[in-house]
Amino acid sequence: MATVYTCFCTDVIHAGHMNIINEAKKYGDVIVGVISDKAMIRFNRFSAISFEERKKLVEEIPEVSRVVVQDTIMYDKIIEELKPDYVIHGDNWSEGPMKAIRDNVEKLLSAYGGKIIDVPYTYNEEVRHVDTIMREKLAMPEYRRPRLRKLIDICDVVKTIEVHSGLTGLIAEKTIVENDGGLDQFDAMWISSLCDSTAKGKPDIELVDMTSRFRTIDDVTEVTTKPIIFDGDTGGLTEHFVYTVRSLEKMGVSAVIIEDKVGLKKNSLFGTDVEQTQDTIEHFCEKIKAGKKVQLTDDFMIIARIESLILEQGMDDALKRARAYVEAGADGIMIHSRRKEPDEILQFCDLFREHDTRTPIVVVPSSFNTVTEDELASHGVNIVIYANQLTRSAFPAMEQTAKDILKYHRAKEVDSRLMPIKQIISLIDEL
Ligand code: SPV
Ligand code: MG
Repeated sequence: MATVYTCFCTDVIHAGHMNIINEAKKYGDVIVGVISDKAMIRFNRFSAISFEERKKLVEEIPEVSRVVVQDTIMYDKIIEELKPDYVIHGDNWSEGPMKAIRDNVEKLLSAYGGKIIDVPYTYNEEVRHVDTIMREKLAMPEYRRPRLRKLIDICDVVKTIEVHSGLTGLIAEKTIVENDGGLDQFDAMWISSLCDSTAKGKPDIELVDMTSRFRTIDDVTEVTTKPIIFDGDTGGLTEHFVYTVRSLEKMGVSAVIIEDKVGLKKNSLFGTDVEQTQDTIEHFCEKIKAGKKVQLTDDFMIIARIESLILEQGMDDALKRARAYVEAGADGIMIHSRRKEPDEILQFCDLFREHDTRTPIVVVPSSFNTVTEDELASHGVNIVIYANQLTRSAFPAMEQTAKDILKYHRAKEVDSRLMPIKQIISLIDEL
């Protein structure tokens, strides 16, 4: 009997899946691969149910002879193992980022005479509805909030990109690339104080108030599903911070990062060029404890950001603070540096990991941008935040367009650099 393989990455079995199964059955025994969480988040969205639940859904389909686990996006391993006569898939993988997967399967099958069966993709009312429900569910606070902790567990590094509006949120949500023989996308979003302030034309000195920062979160959560890490600056007065924690938690934010500075906060990348005051360990620990005490869910994370290297207080001070903050209840630490080389960050991570293998470490490689995600992960880093690159790429592009329109007294000369209107419209989901 011939074997027919297909791979599912879904939380719901709908008419489209059943169409594939029924079609597959005509060719032979049907084997279905259920994609692992780790592979699923690289090219699709996060699952709203567990891997075991997804596997059970498929096991309950009578037409399926065997269920296996597919733990990579590309099919190399699974095809090597099963050597199926056919691989069947909806024809939606013939274009867009998924085409890379189809090309990979075609190459693997052609090595031994296997064949692809493309089934017309079912996108009827029911499928559209199921798809919408799955996406909307992930956007709900109670589904969005806990996913950062899950990502820390399953990812080598949680790749996080800055967002400050609905539009940048859509870029974080939808950008998928084919890379290194796989597909890739960002895992989470960072609501940066620098970029949120810059988008409003204001300095990054805690001038943009919390109500306005929350408005930005709202704009982002309206159109995205990925987890959010909020830049909470200093957290403000402890008496105010406790309210911020509750509000963020309610909005479905997964984590707040607060930095150990007091007084008029300036952006860390100024370093010692401007006057900045570091908080005392005791006072900052009290703030962390107060925040942890008021949060209502176990999901929410308070991450303590250490400014010792920025303020040139030395490695020992940074390590001492990290241990104290973890002791006070911090769910993670962020270590920052404005050096061009990553050496002091890597040294900190190595020394911290000698005594603490568990607490997540967050880094923001804006200045030390030569270091790769893999290298950071090998030193124990869990979350990498690309904190300002979207803003810094948009600003010069917009400025140049404005200059050229002034120069040529018309817009024709800039047009070839612009995204077609049709394309920008298609970015936005319609109900
Ligand atoms: C931000 O993005 O606002 C940050 C990171 O706090 S940094 O600008 O590097 O201080
Ligand atoms: Mg900031």
